[in-house]
Amino acid sequence: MTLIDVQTPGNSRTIAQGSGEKWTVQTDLQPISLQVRQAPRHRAGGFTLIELSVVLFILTLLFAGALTPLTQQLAERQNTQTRRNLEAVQSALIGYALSHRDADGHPYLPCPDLRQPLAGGTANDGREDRKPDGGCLGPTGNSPWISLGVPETDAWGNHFTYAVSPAYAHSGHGMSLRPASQAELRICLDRDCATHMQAAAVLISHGRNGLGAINQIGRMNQAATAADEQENTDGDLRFVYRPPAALGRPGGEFDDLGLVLSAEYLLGRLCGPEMGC
Ligand SMILES: [Ca+2]
Ligand SMILES: [Ca+2]
Ligand SMILES: [Ca+2]
Repeated sequence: MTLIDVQTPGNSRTIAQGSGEKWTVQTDLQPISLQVRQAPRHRAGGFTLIELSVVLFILTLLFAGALTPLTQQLAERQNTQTRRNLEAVQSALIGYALSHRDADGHPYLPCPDLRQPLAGGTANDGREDRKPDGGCLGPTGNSPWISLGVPETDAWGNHFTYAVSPAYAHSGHGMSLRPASQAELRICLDRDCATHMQAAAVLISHGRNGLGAINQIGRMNQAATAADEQENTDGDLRFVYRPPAALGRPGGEFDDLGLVLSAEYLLGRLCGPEMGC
């Protein structure tokens, strides 16, 4: 605000005030002299913009430093919880096989819970889907969490994918070292699968990104984009199990967690020599 003072003998008073192009002028006075002066500026709010910028910058650094360890701790807790859940499902698979045997006394594993609707089964209801002849409606699907009585999801709220070799889940002919079925469940180091191992069953958590998983309301999440993660969601009997990798690495981002059950492990746990598996 700019003020204009007028000086008269023995008196001084302001006759005009304003700023920019807007002014108010009292015209009934006869000015002797005019003086233009600036009204004193007051410090607003106690801080200048520069001071506020410095404070915000320091707070940003402090928050970033505090949040990074918290984020890492949360990720570690979620990974640990998911691995515990995977182990609980594995124990339940063993328990299921101990209590389910074919006519010759050979144990067999549960079938997956379908991820997609198929005649003869119900998708995403937590119950295994088996054909009348004893075979599985599909060799891959969700972990049948209700049939097994285990945690439904991983720490990110997505269902585990479960795949089982048809030779190890048929209720008409249980497990054998020399299965009749030639279908192989393969665990590979990458999508090319130049190196692989055979497995009786595999459990997969689709990790923090959850891509390609069935979520808790029975819907499929956004599809996986990286080649190796796609291999774990395409519904066949080939899976990738490898260390995690960030975006831009060969094979793309990979955060899936897995647990593999080999035939030797299962037969060692479930079939004594007297059972003739
Ligand atoms: Ca089902
Ligand atoms: Ca994933
Ligand atoms: Ca696959």
